[in-house]
Amino acid sequence: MAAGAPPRFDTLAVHAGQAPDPATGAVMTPVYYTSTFAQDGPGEHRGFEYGRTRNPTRDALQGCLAALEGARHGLAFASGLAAADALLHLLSAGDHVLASDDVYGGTFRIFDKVFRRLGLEFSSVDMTDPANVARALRPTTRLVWIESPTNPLLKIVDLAAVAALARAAGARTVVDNTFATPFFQRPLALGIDLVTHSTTKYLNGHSDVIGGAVLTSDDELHDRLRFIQNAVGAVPSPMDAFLVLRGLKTLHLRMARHAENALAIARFLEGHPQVARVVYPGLPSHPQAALAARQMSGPGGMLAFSIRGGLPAATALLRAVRVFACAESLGGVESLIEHPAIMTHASLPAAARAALGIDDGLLRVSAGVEDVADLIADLERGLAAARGA
Ligand code: P1T
Repeated sequence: MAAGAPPRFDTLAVHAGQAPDPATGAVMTPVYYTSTFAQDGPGEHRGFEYGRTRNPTRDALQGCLAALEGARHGLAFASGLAAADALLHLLSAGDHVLASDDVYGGTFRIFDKVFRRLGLEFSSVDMTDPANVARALRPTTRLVWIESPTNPLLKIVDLAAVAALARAAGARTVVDNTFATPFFQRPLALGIDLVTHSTTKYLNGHSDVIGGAVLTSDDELHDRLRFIQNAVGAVPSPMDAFLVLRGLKTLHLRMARHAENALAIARFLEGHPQVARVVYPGLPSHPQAALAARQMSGPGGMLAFSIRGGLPAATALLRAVRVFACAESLGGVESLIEHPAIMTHASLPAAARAALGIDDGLLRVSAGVEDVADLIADLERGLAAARGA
């Protein structure tokens, strides 16, 4: 890219990490489908030896992701949970992780069922009040794991405040930025050490890849993570790296529309007599609406609502919708709706779900980029079906 003013977000989304192919001029980064690279002599290579260690298509994706998060370094993984696995491998038995109480069910599961067994300690608090974080930090806390907005209840955490508390206690911070994306939120600029993503979601944006990433500007953390990426080996395929890279080119266009549609849907639901509550950081009724407005450049494309009538009503709605798909995941161009208690957050114990407010009437919506009038009409159809349930 040309020298001068640093390129802005939308330009980075299209170009960062990529230059026309030096051999052919191909504008799109080639998909380097090769497991190994010929060396001129033993150890005499051009930076590429073996596909697990490094691949040019993955390099381009990592460069683009790092630029969008304002990070010096990026690493891509085979899934969001593979990225989480790499982060947790930074720690040793006896180390404590303090986590947001409301996290993706699979994130809770890798803490609780995989790394706890290996001697890491985990506890969680409601991070919407930084005082809870201050009280829960231990001398052994090495990592503070934050989701904001959280999945599925869209709680907002004051990232700068929690980063300062953790730093004073000698702990590193990681933000799972999957829901907000760097289009709406840049945790590293707020003092956070590491950002992680399920690139499966908005970054790829087309529901055809499972992927993950970790971004940081800390050279030492990056070196250790790069070692883990190669040593453990959960890397994305060249094709998956290409698909996420292609998806990123329209991230800015998609995110604006996701948020516009989510706001219209949230407003529609908030006025509906069958809806007990709506949670969307862009509604004035959200408890951290002011913090969201300060910390994020937009409230994102995810919302949750509780339908009156509990599980029978929720099930009837999910069966009746036609434009929305009843499916796990989020962040694709198509609208999805799901039941967290049965689907994405089933790995949380029932008591923990109840304490958080993940009740049997709670539905989570990923607003797609379709015509919002069709989306609202579809929800009206679902709510009508739920009336008799
Ligand atoms: O599915 P995977 O790419 O491994 O990413 C895991 C993950 C990590 N972090 C957040 C915030 C996530 O939402 C996810 C995956 N979430 C879903 C599949 C879901 O429907 O919520």
